[in-house]
Amino acid sequence: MIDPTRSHVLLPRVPALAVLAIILVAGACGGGGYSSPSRPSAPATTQPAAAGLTVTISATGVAPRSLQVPMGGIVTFVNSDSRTHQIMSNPHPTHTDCPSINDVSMLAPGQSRQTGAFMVTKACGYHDHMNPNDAGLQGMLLVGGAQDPGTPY
Ligand SMILES: [Cu+2]
Repeated sequence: MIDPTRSHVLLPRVPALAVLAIILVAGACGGGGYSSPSRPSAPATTQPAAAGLTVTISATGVAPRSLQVPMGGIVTFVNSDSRTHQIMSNPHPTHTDCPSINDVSMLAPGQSRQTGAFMVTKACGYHDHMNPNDAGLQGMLLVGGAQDPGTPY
């Protein structure tokens, strides 16, 4: 008499626990699935691209004229010319569009200096403040996938 009653009590409990276990497992899998796809892309795009961002100034002007910069990127300006240049953000003479560019400022021949980190998606034009009308000394930094507006810079 004792054995049959115990088996009747135990049988309903086992399926109830199994259902709970399935709900918990399903909930854990669903939560993990939503968060994982966005993570791998961020480090892959910023780190390799930021390594070699350089604009070189020579007697013929700045090169490259247009450069893509990832969000948070920093650009190094190198003066390979025989005269001093002053790299500043557009517009001349207020230099207010992209203040990170104004960190470069005066570059004697042979000198190089970095911009600040670019944190806003924007087409950042710059010029040589000592030669503001020289189109060869004007360029564009395209931050965070911003579109190149084309000339005039
Ligand atoms: Cu200027």
